[in-house]
Amino acid sequence: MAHEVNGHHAIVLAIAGFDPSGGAGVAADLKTIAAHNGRGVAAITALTVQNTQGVKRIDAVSGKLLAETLDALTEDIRLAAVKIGMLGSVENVRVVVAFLEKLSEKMGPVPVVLDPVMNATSGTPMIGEKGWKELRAHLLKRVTVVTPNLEEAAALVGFPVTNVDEMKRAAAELVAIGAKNAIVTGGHLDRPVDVLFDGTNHMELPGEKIKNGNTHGTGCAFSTTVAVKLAQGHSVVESAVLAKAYVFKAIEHGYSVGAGVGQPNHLYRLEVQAPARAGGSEPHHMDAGHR
Ligand code: PXL
Repeated sequence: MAHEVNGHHAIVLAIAGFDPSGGAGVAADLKTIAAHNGRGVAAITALTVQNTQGVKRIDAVSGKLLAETLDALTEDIRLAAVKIGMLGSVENVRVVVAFLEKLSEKMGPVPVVLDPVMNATSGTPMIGEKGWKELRAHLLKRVTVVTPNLEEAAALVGFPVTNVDEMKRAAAELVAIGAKNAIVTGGHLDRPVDVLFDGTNHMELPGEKIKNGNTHGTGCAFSTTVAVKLAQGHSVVESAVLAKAYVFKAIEHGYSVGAGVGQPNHLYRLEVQAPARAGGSEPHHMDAGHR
């Protein structure tokens, strides 16, 4: 089976915050892992209070709770990849750094994707200044791929990142700091393009702009897909290309659950596959009683 590794479905750990709207964070990550036929497990770093119109509050969980969750998972489960999103506090950054050290001692090299979440779209900080510095100094060098957007890349490298040339310089700098690979995502550019640097070569991965606004949490969906694809044995380049294609489709089929910003439909394949199996229309019995 294409999605199996050594006869097993890849188990992917999402370390991320909780977004009650389901568009971003750990709920989105678990949907994304399921969409790629992986098996998702999760450790929550922070609870956010938010709806589709904005973030109202952020509460990081204690480092102790996060560390115990990570220990409980790894004493029982063999992980094929780890995706790290919002961390919420400097303490949680330290816990994840220690966890990754123990993980590689115990299980050998496991692909790790870091989505360095800095601010929500509304500008609310998802990690403090100290946490950000800790992430840059200690977490970056332990990851297989880091996937910052333009703003996050600029904050990590210390110079403006607004065009493809600067994205290339930033990706190289992120690898110089210690990430094995860097993908600077340019979804906000007029001509959207991601730039990948693998330590040797730069690659431009062009995309298409969809202006339907269903973009809340697209960074989470992208980075998680990269993690699942790496777990399933794809190269970094293949994983990035497959992740871009998935996120495009998910945005295209996106929706809003409230009056504000829409989100990708992580499980869009359920909608596009079901009618096809039913010969283009829903079975008759589905029409009765359900609406
Ligand atoms: O998209 C960044 C992000 C990540 N994680 C959580 C979030 C958000 C944005 O709101 O809420 C939990």
